[in-house]
Parts: sequence; C-alpha cells; structure tokens
Amino acid sequence: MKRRLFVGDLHGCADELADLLQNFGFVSGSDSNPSLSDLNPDANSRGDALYSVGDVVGKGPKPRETLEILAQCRARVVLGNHDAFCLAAAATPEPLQSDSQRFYLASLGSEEERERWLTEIASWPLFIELPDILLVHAGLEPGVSHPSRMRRKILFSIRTWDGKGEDLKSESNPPWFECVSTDKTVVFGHWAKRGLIDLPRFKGLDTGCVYGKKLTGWCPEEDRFYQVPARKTYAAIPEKDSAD
Ligand SMILES: [Mn+2]
Repeated sequence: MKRRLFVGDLHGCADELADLLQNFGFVSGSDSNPSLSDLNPDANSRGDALYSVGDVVGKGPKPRETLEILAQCRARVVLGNHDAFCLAAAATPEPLQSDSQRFYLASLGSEEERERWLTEIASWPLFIELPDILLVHAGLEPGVSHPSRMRRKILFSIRTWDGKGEDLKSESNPPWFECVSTDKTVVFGHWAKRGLIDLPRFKGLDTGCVYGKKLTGWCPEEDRFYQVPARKTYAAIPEKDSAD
C-alpha cells in the first residue's frame, strides 16, 4: 500500500533524513511516467510519497545533500522561514548582503548549484492542501478561513497568537493551534522548543534534530510517528527561541 511520510524540520540533516527513510522503508516511485508525476505528484501510486514541512536549509551540516534526497524522492515541500531567508538573500545585491545571507547562499554550493537550488526553493508553496491534510511550515492564521488568504509571514513564522498577528512567538499568548478550527489535519514544524505535538487535528513535527535531538516523521495511513536520533548536535538552541 502506498504510504505518505511527512517529515519535520531538516535544517541540512541529510544523514538523519536518510536514516528516517530507511527506518520507514520508503519506496521511491517509478520514473517511467514523469510527466504524469509532474502534473500530479500524488498520482504516482507505485511509490510512497514524501512531504517536508520546510526549513530544509540553514543551521545544519548538509543542505545540498538534503535538497538532493528530497529531489530524488520527488518530495513536496512547503516554504519555511529559513528557506525564505535564502530567497531574500539571493534577491539582495551582493554588496548589501549580511554575513548570514552570504553564509546561507554559500551553503548551497557553486554558483551553478546555487541557481539550481534557489529555483527549486522558489517553487515551494506556502501551504499544500490535500483531501485530508493541510501542510504548512509554522501554522495557520486564526480567524481566516483559508490559507490562500492568510499572511505569508504568519504561515511560516507563527507560534502563538496575540489576536492581531504582530507578536507571533510570545509564550504568554496561546499556541496558534488553540485558536483555529479545522476539518483537516494540520501538519507543521517550526517549534523545536515545544517538541512533538500530537493532537487529533494537529501534528507538530519539529523535534530539534539540528539541535541534537530527533528527526520525526508522521505517516497518516498508519497514524504512526517515526523517529531517528540526531547523529550529533549541529547547532545550539537559540536563547530566545527566535529562529527555528
Ligand atoms: Mn522555522
């Protein structure tokens, strides 16, 4: 039976992604009819389907290898705040780029490789809607009926809701998922400090792999989590929890 695997924030953790796919027993689809797959990636019934909550790059050791594995698996990916940071860096004239913008761009490899990956990242949507699931990097905007009408920054940055969407992370405010109602299961990442979220309608998959914790995947067909340990600690948890 074809299964879907939704994987949490990768941040360049290519080795752990490979471990997770092996642990899951991921079956890659056939490339015999790529045009059909391009038209509708979910139509490829011969293989499992891989989805990423975004934040594929930044912080961790192997962004290019991570992007390569996702491409090989024909994964569908939503844009994370760190992925968006790469696009903003690329759109900034070189003399005006900050050190961290330069670092992110350099992590994508040679100029040719970088162009390939930036084109790929630029194609990632802010959300993916399936018949039963909504995939988004951070969360949904309370009070707005459909993600197509939600603010871009909120979709890839929200953790908590202040009633306005100005402060998206103060822990004195409630988590966004306590402020929205949804018919579909929402799968998201972006909140490593909070860790695994397993509510009937909300699956939060950022379990801080890049911080030396775990990489988490969730399979809706089995309603089962798959987890592999980080091989090492690649980055320190931000003091103010600002940039997951
Ligand atoms: Mn994030």
